[in-house]
Amino acid sequence: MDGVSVESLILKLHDVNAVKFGEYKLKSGLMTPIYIDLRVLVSHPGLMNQVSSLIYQRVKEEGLQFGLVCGVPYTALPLATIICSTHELPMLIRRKEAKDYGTKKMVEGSFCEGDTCLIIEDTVTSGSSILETADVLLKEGLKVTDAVVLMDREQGGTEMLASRGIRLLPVISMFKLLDVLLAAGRIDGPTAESVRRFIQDNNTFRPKKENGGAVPAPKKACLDLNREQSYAERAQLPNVHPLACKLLKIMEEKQSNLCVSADVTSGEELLRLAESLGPKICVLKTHVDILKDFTLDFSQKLQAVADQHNFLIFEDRKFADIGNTVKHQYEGGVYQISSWSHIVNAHAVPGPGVVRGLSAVGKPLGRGCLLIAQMSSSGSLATGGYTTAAVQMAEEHSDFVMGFICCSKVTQNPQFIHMTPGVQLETGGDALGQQYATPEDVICRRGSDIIIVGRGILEASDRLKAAESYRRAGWDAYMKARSSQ
Ligand code: S5P
Repeated sequence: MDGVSVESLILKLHDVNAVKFGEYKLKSGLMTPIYIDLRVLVSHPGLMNQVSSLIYQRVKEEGLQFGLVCGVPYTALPLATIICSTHELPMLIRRKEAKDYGTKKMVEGSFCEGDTCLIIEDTVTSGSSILETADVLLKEGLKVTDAVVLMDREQGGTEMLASRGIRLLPVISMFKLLDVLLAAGRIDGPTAESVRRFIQDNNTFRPKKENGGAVPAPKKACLDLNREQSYAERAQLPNVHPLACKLLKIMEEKQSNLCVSADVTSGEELLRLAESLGPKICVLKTHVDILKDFTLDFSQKLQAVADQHNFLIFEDRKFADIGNTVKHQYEGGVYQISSWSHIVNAHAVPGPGVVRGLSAVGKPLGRGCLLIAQMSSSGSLATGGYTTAAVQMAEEHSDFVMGFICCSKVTQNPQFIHMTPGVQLETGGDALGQQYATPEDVICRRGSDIIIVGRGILEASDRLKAAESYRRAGWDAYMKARSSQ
């Protein structure tokens, strides 16, 4: 089965009528010019093996970490079975209905709470079927971070699932499918064009252009979550945290949703960086514990630069202890973080005490806190139910929590600011698990507010020029999201 290409698979799927063109009614009642019916696969065992092999190849390429596999019933069940049997992976079966006798279990198979389960699906439109299965697994205490799908119709599933902490990895995208069928003469230009238009018109984000396929400008270029309000309008909301209000005004005024992550090791270099990039950024993020020469004098100088160039300082301390300990860590010690950093962040893992401890120190000083709802690193455990709990914790402490560190929008509440790390102009990652998305992905497709960029700027030969490129890319993405409303 080695060597099966996506292109040859697409042609075979067309051969067996798994891809049909005409007028078909979708589950939603919408009429579609293309219908994908992968239920026919069970009648073609050779094809089943090829599909399973390509799905597994995708899993390997991404280096996904998981202990269990679950296919979304019913079409993906045999695919998951073949993959699990071939590669000796333990599988789970999600029941559609609980049995009315015996154990009444919704998930069959052995697992332990906290195990990570990979979801396999045949086709995704909105992502709701994957979410249904994920919710059942989450209820059982399992973790779900990734789902691999054979065919993504590119109609918003990726974004919807991302907003719930699940990454969708497709083997075939709709635009690739059209390009291959067109190139092979299986469909004509007008048919391909009408399907493209349908996908774009029934899509809230911009489809990927693959194989140079001509994709006309979409009506809605971006994910339309919370873009009804501009940054400036959100600053006026009655319940917005005073520091979030200040930040939103800075963003609008400086036309910048760029936070630079100043991960350098000398205070002098950091100050030089702050002075030079200051006009381009809304926030400067520090890790003071990597400075070899931190002094309180340095922190005063940094505050002066922040005032001069009108940006906020965010010490990325990621507090994660009981309330009483974080109080001391925030206020005291060598760094006295609360005395100079406008914003800090905290993990939700200790429970609300961590926020209450930080708030006791920071709130009287007018400081704000970001809760870490998701992380950009591969295999992060901050997903699903954990993310939901972090959002709830923020809602309950909105007098001090002003937003989130996250990969995508985690709440529709416009008073919260979403800040996303793991950003570079090209997607990719580093050798230690960091994963990069582009500014357009983050702001437009994932609905975040601020891009956090470290090495994308720090490792450039001209840091100022790089910062301007990121500022522009972030702002353009925001403008595009606004104009698609
Ligand atoms: O999930 C996260 C959270 C944070 S705050 N992933 C991250 O990368 N960060 C921080 O963002 C990280 O500590 C680093 O300071 C910055 C990303 O740096 P880059 O060089 O990879 O852009």
